[in-house]
Amino acid sequence: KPSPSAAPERLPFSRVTLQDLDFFRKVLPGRTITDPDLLESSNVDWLKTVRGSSEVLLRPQTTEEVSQILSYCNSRNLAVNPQGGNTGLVGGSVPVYDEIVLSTALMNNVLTFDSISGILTCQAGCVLENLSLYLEERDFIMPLDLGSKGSCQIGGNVATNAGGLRLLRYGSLRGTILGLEVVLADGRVLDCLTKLRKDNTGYDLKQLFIGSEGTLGVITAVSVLCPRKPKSVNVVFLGCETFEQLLQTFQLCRGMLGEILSAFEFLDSECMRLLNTHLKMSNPISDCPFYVVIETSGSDSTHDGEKLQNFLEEAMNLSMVADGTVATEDSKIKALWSMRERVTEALTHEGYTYKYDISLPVEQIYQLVTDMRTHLGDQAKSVVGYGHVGDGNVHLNVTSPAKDPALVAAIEPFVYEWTAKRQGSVSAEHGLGLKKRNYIYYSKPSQAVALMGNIKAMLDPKGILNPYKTLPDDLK
Ligand code: FAD
Ligand code: 2HG
Ligand code: ZN
Repeated sequence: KPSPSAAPERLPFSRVTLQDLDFFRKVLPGRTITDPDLLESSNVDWLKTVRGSSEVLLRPQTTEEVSQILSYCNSRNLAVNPQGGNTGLVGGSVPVYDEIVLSTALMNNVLTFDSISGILTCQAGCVLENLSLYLEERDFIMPLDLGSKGSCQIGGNVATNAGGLRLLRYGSLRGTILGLEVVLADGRVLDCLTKLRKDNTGYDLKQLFIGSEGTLGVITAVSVLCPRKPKSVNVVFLGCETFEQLLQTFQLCRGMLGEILSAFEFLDSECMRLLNTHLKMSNPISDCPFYVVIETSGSDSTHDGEKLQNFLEEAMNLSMVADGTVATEDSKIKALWSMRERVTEALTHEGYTYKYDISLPVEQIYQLVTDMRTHLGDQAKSVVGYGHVGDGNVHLNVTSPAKDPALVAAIEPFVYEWTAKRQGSVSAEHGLGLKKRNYIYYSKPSQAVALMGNIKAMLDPKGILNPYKTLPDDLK
């Protein structure tokens, strides 16, 4: 029996012909790539676990070009894989077979920025970090921040509804994305690129495309509500003896830091071991079972510093934290953040990594990690937990020296049943892509999944956009 994350059979899409290439070269001169060496990195995902065999990479620069490509592909029944920075972790960003890769990498212009409202409009291929730098020069910031910021693109962020490190403070992209421009499967351009905070004229169609993982349309431009750049930022790195104490610290922190709290993230001692071993990053404090990164962002450094000091004293007095260090200057802030941001990178040096991105009531997030450790015994090389405490989102990662079907059978469906029993989500922020598509029923009722299938059929009747992804095989 094939694994539910294995690719289904190739669907009967057309194959790219020389005439098709002629058309693409006319629309995208010099930007229709067929050299296998140049295609290599677009065919393989970031984790190097999914490999497609596309023979064409298209690099449009404008919405009009995307529209011409999709209109043509739709009429020719050619499958298309929209691709941003290719940092996705669920195999959604690379072709499964010979789907044409449509990259937004050259669609990287800022369109407008309004420094009164903080509303930015830009093309979908702008790299998140470049947008952050652009905004910081203007005293604003992006409402999201991810460890993959150097490569991921805002279009990919919207297509996955990425969460990241600032969601606790600025909320989900479902609130901060104000407008989208999307090219539909048949080439029609849907211009919902509004720049308004409030707009209740009919259904909010942009929400359909946020988190749709390239299956409903190609996002070509976005409008984002950006917060002001905080005048004062502090980061503390703390150690806790138990997860219970970590939760108490979270509660205390919410009460005492209130409006200046901008992140509350954690990693366990196994993550720290991987950072030490594989990335030679040393622990900034003494060894503890759990570590917390707390960030404050405010407008008054004296006021913020006092609040933070009071919080730390109280946490120490109540014995919630065992050790800690504070950073106010940029370089130390970055160094402390990297202890959290680089865990994913450290894991890649372990061999093969099985990733689970689970949402749960916050009190239960670490129980999943301990239960998995007990369940697996010595079958796994390591079982680690880290993630976004403030969002109730744990990243459970299990590693083995190489891909191991017996280990997968021990983890799945255990992890999904465990999550469903507690009404959790089997994909908190990474999406379903290729790898998780068939697990959707653990978190969504079949009526909801069927309705998703109807929406897909209405917007993309031939199913050319990112086939084999997001929706389960039994819908196709
Ligand atoms: P890609 O990987 O290229 O594509 C992702 C999906 O979106 C694919 O299905 C693709 O078809 C679709 N897509 C891309 N662009 C478009 C478009 N313009 N129109 C339509 N569909 C499109 N994710 C989080 O949520 N939170 C994190 O904290 C986080 N941290 C990460 C840290 C690291 C080190 C890494 C490697 C990944 C991390 N991710 C995280 C996952 C990933 O970075 C995000 O999902 C990111 O939003 C993907 O953006 P991308 O441009 O790389 O998209
Ligand atoms: C993070 O929060 C990312 O660091 C990646 O979402 C999580 O690699 C993972 O499992
Ligand atoms: Zn995450």
